[in-house]
Amino acid sequence: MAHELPKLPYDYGALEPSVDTQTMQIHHGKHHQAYIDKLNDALKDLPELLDKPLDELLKNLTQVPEEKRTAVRNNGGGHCNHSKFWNWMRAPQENNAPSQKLAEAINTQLGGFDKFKEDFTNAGVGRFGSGWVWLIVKDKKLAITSTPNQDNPLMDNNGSPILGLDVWEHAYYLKYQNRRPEYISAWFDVINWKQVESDFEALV
Ligand code: MN3
Repeated sequence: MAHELPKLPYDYGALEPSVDTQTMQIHHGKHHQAYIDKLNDALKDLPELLDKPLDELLKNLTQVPEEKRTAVRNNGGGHCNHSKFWNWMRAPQENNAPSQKLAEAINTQLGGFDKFKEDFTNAGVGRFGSGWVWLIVKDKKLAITSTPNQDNPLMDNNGSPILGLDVWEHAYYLKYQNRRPEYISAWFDVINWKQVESDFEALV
């Protein structure tokens, strides 16, 4: 079955002022849709791959015929990353931070929440060009990583992402122009930590 654009779990304006309405409309309705259309096109003659769960497809890209592999990596990655990204956000919260087991793991494994935020931000600012920053669980431990383009850690068997941030310019340029650090700072207010906590607890 062809892949379809998932509905957002909130309105386009719900993430204001951290993420503006027009950016969300274009990002979800145009950019994410385009990844899906191109993924479906790349897999149109490969029904057995089209029916695979997306995470499984991306973990096993060598199963994709070589001439389609780059298109599936880029557009399957784009579909996967954005589908997760929408669920990792919610309306802005004051003092937005994780609790319970995840907060404890960040304290003991990543040097505390402030250090985590600093390192995650630096990874986003330091990602040259387009890509993503990730909080992953690998071997039951937390780590921060970054990937270029629409790659994600699943593709290289490099852990499971429990939080990711899109640092492509299309994610922030209308409101923040060249000010990527300001976008990342504002994005911390809209992280849906309840979702991240449940993803974390399923993996450890
Ligand atoms: Mn994007």
